[in-house]
Amino acid sequence: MHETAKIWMNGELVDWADARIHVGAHALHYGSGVFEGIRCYGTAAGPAVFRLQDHLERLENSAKVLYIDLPYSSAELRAATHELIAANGIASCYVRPMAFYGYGELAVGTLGNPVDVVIMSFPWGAYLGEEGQRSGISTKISSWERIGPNVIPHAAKATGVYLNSLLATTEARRSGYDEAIMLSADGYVADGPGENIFVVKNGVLRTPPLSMSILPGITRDTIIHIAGDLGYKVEEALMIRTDLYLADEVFMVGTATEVAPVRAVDDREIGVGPVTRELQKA
Ligand code: PPE
Repeated sequence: MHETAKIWMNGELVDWADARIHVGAHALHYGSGVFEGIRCYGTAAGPAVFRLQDHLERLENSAKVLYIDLPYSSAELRAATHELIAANGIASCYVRPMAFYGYGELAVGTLGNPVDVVIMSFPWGAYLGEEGQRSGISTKISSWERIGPNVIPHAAKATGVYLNSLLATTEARRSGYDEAIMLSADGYVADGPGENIFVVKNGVLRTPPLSMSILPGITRDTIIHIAGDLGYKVEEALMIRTDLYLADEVFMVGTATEVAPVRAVDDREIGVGPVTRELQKA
């Protein structure tokens, strides 16, 4: 992890090394946190945070699902994000806000626990590697199914959800693949452990509907809009694994990933196609 100077913690900028929590913190024991991943880009007009308001709205929604009362308004968190990025002086960075149940009572029930809020900003390169970004990644359908809407609702970007992702990514990497693709309990294509997914077939883009209990990705939404502007038809559609094997193109999207071509699924070569390249560039 690339350390920067400051972390915003419960209303104050503290030194990176001093942003500590107690080992008794609720979130450490029970995964009771919600978070965001946001990118800031250096532009001629200065640092520009991509769709910050949308990310903060999603954080509020995540908190609502987990009964977390956010002690800061989204306007306050927006100002805090700007203050932090300026203090760290690195325009091209990843921003990670997180709200979690802190140190109080050690029991699954959350009553009596304070809510801590932190924001980090630090440089983060290509999530699936520079080479993956260029030449495409190899993927494997995970043997782990994606958590369903009545297990942990993925409308909440909750830390605990990522144990499901961790199992899938780790299994895929240990088997020699770059990333996993996750299916729902019914066998429909859901998403990647940290990415949404798109399939291109005969010039039409398809992506699983939000009712697949996938994260409502902000990059996914951006791609739907950009692809539409470029003249492509985009559909939300239920897909099964052979839709991936027989696709013209497959790509994964997310804040950390941006747009990553999927060159193979379960050892079926798909290659990297022109629509993915065009969207990556746009
Ligand atoms: N699905 C999942 C499961 C997911 O984690 C992400 C983001 C997305 C879709 C894409 O959402 P959006 O960023 O709004 O376009 N994953 C974050 C990285 C997770 C990690 O820490 O690893 C991210 O891209 O920031």
